[in-house]
Amino acid sequence: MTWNSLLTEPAAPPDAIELLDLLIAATPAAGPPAPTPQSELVQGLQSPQAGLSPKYFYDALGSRLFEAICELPEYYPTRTEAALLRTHAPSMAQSLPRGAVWVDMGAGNCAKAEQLLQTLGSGACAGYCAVDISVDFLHGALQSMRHRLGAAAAWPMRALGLDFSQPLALSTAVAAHGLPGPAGAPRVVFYPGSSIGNFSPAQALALLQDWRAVAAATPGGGLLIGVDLSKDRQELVAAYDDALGVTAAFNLNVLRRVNALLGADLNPKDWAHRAVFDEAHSRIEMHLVAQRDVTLHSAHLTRRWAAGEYIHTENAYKWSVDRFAQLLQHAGYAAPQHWTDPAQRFAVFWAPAA
Ligand code: AVI
Repeated sequence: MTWNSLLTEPAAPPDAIELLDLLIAATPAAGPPAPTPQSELVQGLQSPQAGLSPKYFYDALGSRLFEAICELPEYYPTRTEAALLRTHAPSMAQSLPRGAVWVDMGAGNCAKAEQLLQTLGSGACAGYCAVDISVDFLHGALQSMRHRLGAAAAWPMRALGLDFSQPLALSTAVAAHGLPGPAGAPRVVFYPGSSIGNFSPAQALALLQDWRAVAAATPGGGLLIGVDLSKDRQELVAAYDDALGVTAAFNLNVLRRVNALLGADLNPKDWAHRAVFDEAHSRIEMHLVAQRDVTLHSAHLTRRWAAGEYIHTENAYKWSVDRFAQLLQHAGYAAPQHWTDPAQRFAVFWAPAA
């Protein structure tokens, strides 16, 4: 097994928070080495249709802009999912295992897990592992969660900094380092927020399979996941092109990230945000459209865009309940259960791992 970057803190007392920083990704020994951010960006920007992975949105400013997006009236997913998790918690509690180790994928500020675990009550959780690309941010989030929950969160916690978009990243990291909490406890992989939509169906399938391997390693586990559903085109486009221009700023901010990582010279003023719904793929696409002829200069690459050409920065796939249930079963899960809002905007699925 090889690791691109590994930094583990010394053994911690049982109620302390462990910090595990696998900054790029855990790479299985048999696979090719994970690409560096620079090589990944260069490859995307050099393609005939330039594109970037949406994971580059989330530097400190990008994460704050995303938090602001979640407050926007047009951006329905966050509040719809929160209401679903509140309203249906009693029904979820009947399906979810007690005494489980929770693996919170893309945990961010850990607020969603904190709220749900509080609603599910003591006994729901026996260990908590927050996974995100930035371990520094996670560590602070876990300290605050521990502080707020006090005695109600007596279980061990761990922050795992992992680029889980890389192949087999979670199962590889868990095989090497285990999870906090009792060894034989059921495992609940929690992926709220509909970020699964930011992966293509093939990528989503690979992620779901990797997480199933983790959840199926002990009896009783599974995946609890939030999924945004297909809906009216106008409502979808407004959610990704809001009147205040917060999503535009979020999209344009990725150019600063490109400049920082590649030593490039892109000027956000030369680009405009665009969100379109591609019906054939059932996905929102976000683009940055060149407003004039632009040339990117960097030691890593030179690339020219004519006015009107664009960089494809994000896909957000919108699923139907049936199609997502099929995807879960294709990934090896048992028949899932789901909860949805009256307008069928969003769904939360519980998929047992076996
Ligand atoms: C993180 N992810 C689920 C968001 C979405 O809706 O696809 C990212 C986002 N992009 C623009 N607005 C929000």
